[in-house]
Amino acid sequence: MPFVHREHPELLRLQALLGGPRRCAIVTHYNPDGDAMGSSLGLAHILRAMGHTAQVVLPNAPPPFLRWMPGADGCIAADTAAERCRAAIAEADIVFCLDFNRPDRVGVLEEAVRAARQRVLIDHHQRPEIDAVAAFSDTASCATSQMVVDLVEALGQARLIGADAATCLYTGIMTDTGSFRFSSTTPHTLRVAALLMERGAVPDRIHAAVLDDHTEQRMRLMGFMLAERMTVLQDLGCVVLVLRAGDLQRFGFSAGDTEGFVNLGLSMRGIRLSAFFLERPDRIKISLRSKGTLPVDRLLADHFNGGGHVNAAGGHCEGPIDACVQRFMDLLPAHIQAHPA
Ligand SMILES: [Mn+2]
Repeated sequence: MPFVHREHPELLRLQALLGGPRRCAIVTHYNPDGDAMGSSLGLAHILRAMGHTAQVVLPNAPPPFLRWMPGADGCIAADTAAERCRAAIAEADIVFCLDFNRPDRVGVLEEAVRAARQRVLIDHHQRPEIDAVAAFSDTASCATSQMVVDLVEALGQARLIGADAATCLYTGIMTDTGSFRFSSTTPHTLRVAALLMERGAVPDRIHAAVLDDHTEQRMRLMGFMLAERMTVLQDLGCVVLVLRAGDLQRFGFSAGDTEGFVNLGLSMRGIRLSAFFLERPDRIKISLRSKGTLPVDRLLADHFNGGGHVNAAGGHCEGPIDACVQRFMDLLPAHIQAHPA
């Protein structure tokens, strides 16, 4: 089911906000993923078709496998053009906050977003903390991109979804659902995907552009990690993957090379939880993925400065990495026993 209906009070407020031509800025989270880019670019195309102006503003540049997306070259990013980004947010009548739940998720743009004239939130993460004139939060939606489609339909503007918007929104749904396989995928998700296909999204091209774009370094780093840096805790149904700074150096790591590595653990028989530890210069990054009713967001929120969704969450801690991994391993048995399969 769509998360929003035509008489939803927040929708009526958004409708009023968009009553005349508006200057819109669309901001999404740091390290934008497929859904951040897809929902932001998709909404930008649709707002322009409605007669508004729309500028997508990113805290930092997207990874190479998302740069082909229609409209991506028109984004501005704070890692290279911070002042332009702040100006675009300050000048906007409406700042759309897409695919993030807390102001600190936009990095150096936090103050600008807090000072914006008015914010509209569209997001599917737990516990939103964005102060907005119209807030659309639905943790049951598989992707913010799907929420954008629902909103545009509820606004009666679905005819304005063209091929570029459809391509971006399909990409967002496809990436956030792991190619339509996570439990967040519903019949409605597939109906929305079908609609986007009818509007010009070409699945085989999108899947290839996103998924078949790995560098040789990434392939070799992946092989090394699976062979040498994977601990299997068969009794607990857990896999722990650890890449240290020296490993990254050896394989000529560049940002984004380990994207999706955490999911590899879950593809093994009998595994319900996969943990990935990545040693970066400033911190140890932790990613967790799980299956079924085993939650991972609270574990990271309580112990590792993080959070996210029930089956997918991220966090971080101070080094050294071995102490960090050990602390996690110590917490694991009780957590698994508290949530039997
Ligand atoms: Mn998302």
